[in-house]
Parts: sequence; structure tokens; C-alpha cells
Amino acid sequence: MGWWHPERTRGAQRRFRRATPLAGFVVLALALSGCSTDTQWERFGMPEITSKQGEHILHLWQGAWIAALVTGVVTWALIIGVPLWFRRRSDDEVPVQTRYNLPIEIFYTIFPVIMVIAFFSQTVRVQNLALEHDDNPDVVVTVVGQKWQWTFNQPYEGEYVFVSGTGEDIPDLVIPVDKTIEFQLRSPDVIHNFGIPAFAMRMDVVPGNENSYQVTPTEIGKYAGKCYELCGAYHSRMLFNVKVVSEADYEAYLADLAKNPDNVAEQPVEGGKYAKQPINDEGEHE
Ligand SMILES: [Cu+2]
Repeated sequence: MGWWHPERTRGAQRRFRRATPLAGFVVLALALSGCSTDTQWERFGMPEITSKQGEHILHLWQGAWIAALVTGVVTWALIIGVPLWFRRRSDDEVPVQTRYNLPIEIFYTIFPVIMVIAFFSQTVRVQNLALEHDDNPDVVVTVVGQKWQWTFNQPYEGEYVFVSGTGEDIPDLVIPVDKTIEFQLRSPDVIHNFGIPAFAMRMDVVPGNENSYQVTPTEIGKYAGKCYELCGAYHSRMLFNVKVVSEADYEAYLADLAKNPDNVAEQPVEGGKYAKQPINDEGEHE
């Protein structure tokens, strides 16, 4: 069971002891950097997150990277370090012949299981936080994903105002800042996926299935949105803009939209202008 050979490894033990504070420092530095989200490095490549729900996702992403990097550093140190520390140092020396080491075998069996449990439980916890449902959202948007664009319906004075994109025309989704926005996701044709990278949120839009999620945008600005499900020939055209505006600008926008009868409907419009175009033999809009 002896892993250490007293004569052979004294130097290695010393080096190990010297390496321990360094490894501790690396872990600490990484953990502290996880608290900050100022640069893309600190966000581990995630975009700047501007929704309350997305913050939880960002922290899960950072935590997962830190855990993976710590595991990586320990593993790389062992892979690279062990052959160096325990190398044969002279021709008349026989290296230590170790057949097994029970504590290490128990460790490398149990530790990955603990890691999987930690990743799983954190994912479930964060998923529950991000999908927390407010029964009284400030704004409910009925989002329709149709081949191959989006229609956004918003209630306004007992009716609905809507905008609908086409293959050539990317629609704007205008929502107010610091309000809870619920997206009701509807599809008349195939599965799409409604996502906004800056909010770190997305969800499948499934025909016949009433999915929904809520976001609380925290910063005024213009963001990109897209379809995240390879839904057919013009999937790549399913882009949209998200404009997060002040409450006053939002009210003005709705009032402006309502002036044009083409943008007003009694019920949420499911399909949009593009969907009304005839469908060819391949099941695609001409
Ligand atoms: Cu799509």
C-alpha cells in the first residue's frame, strides 16, 4: 500500500509541499474572479448578462468552469508531475514497484460521483431559480415562432398589438426595463426555440404545447435574439431585435403601434404575414 518510498521521495514531498500553497492561490484567485462579471474572461466567454434570471445562469456557468479548472489543474499536475517526481534517477536504481493503492482507488471512484452530484444539484437549483414563475407578470407577450420568423403580440387597451417579421425584415420586440415580462411561446408549425443571449434564457417553442418563461431585463439597450432550434430551410433568418426601453417609451411605442390597424388584432396573431404565403410540395413557404 506504500505509495511513498522514504529514500526516494523526500525531494518530491518537499516539492509537493511547496506546490500546495501555489495551487491554493490559483483556486482562490479563480474563485474570487467568479464574483466579478466585468470582462468576458471573468464571464468565461458568456455575453454581458442583462436579466435577473440570467445572473443565476451566469453564476452556474462560472462555478462549473472553476470546478472544472480546479479538477483540471490537479489532474494535469498529476499527469505531468508524477513521471517527473518519480523518474529513475540513476542506472543502478530500481524504481519503486507499486501495484495498487487502495485509498487512491477509493478516492478516484468516489470523488467523480460527488462531482456529478454537485453539478446536478446546482443545475436543478439554478434551473428552478431561472424558471421561477410570477403569477402577476407586468407584461405578457405572446411569442409565435412560425416558419421562418417571429410574431410578437402584446395586450393593449383590451386588444392586441403585434409586429411580425418576414424573411427580409427582422422584427423588434420592445419591452420595458425592470419589469417582469412573460413570454408565452406558441408555434403553428414546427419546433422553434426562442432565445435572447443577453438574457441567458431560451426555451423550445413546441406546436400544441404552451411553454412560457419570464425575464426581468435590468438594462436599457438593444439586444439580439434568435431561433435556437434547427427548424428548417430558413432557420438562419429567424433573427429579431430586443429593445429594452423605459416605461414611458414603452407606453409610447404601444400607442404608436395601435395607430396602424394592420398592427391591431382582437386575439394574438398566430402565424404572421409570412405564414400566410402558400406552402409548396416540400412543406415550405414559397
Ligand atoms: Cu425556428
